[in-house]
Amino acid sequence: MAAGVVFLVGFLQIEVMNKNIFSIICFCMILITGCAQSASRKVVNEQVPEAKEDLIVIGFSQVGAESDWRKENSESMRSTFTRDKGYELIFEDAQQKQQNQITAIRTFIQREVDYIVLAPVTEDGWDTVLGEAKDAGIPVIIVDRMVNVDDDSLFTCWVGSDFKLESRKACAWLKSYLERQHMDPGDVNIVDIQGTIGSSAQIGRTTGLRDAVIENGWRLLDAVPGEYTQAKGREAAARMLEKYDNINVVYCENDNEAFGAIEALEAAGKKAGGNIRGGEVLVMSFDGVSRQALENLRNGSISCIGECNPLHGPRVKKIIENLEAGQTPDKYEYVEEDVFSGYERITEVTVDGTSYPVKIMGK
Ligand code: GYE
Repeated sequence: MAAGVVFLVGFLQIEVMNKNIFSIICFCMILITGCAQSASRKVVNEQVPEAKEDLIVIGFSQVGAESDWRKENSESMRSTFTRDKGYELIFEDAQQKQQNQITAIRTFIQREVDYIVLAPVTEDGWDTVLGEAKDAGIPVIIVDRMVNVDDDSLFTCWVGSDFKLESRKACAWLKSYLERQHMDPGDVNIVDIQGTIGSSAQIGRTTGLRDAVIENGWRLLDAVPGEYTQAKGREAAARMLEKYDNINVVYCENDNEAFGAIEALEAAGKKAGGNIRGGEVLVMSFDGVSRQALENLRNGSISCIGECNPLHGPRVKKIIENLEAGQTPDKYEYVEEDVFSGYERITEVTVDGTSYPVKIMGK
């Protein structure tokens, strides 16, 4: 603006010297009009602040980015809650630390978001902060893993997987497979590479395996945390291979741990595969969301994957739409999940009298 005025003043000085009255009048008109416009713009800006879009503001506290499943879950939330669909998503990555999630929730409360969505890293330790959200009148939707609270009015609803059922389906597949290999149950020696200790997925998948071991007479040699990451999965499997020389099943509580376990087997001169009688080590896992996992099923290095569906964005959106319409969503919403395998001869598994299809991943 200042440069423009300097130019105009300079121009007027020249015109005055040339006694060109017409030009002077024209430029005065331009000057007055220009100032008036800028003033009107200024007045408009002062009178009508930029209209704040009427967005639904969601504060989402995500566990972290520890696995392929988590990345898919985050992408599902990000692609669902966009501005053009009427949402503002405040995404906070807790890097697998509960304190970061508690801090994020308190920030959401201060910012007076419309909804808080929490994917809790572990089940315990949420009563106080969820009480603060309740006092602030902000609905809390839990996704993926569960919270263990004394008062379940501290959250509006939960959507996620039945992790113990995932495990029971995968173990039913293992039972069926071992019978086809004519394996004596007493010769089945399993190690469990666990997920983040205290998380619902770990609790459900560990418990499901332990029940299956007892029901089928298998041997559970050990259970060690793999924290759902490939690096920790590799370290844990390597430790188990040094400690035990008779492992023939490695049960990994997610795919990324299985990728690490396969690396550890190869480093120990062993082969991940279904030919247990021929000395191979059967690797099984959970999730089934990455191209790598499906490739491992096809080449047999992972024999079975319990599906775990990460696409919670649309489900949470439906819940919020219901709440916005004054409706009450179901307190607990479980997602449907199957079993994946590359072994064609087992096409279904039965758990508690219910049959579930096995999706065969072709070669
Ligand atoms: O299996 C794993 C992720 O809570 C179901 O967490 C989720 C688990 C999933 O890191 O890959």
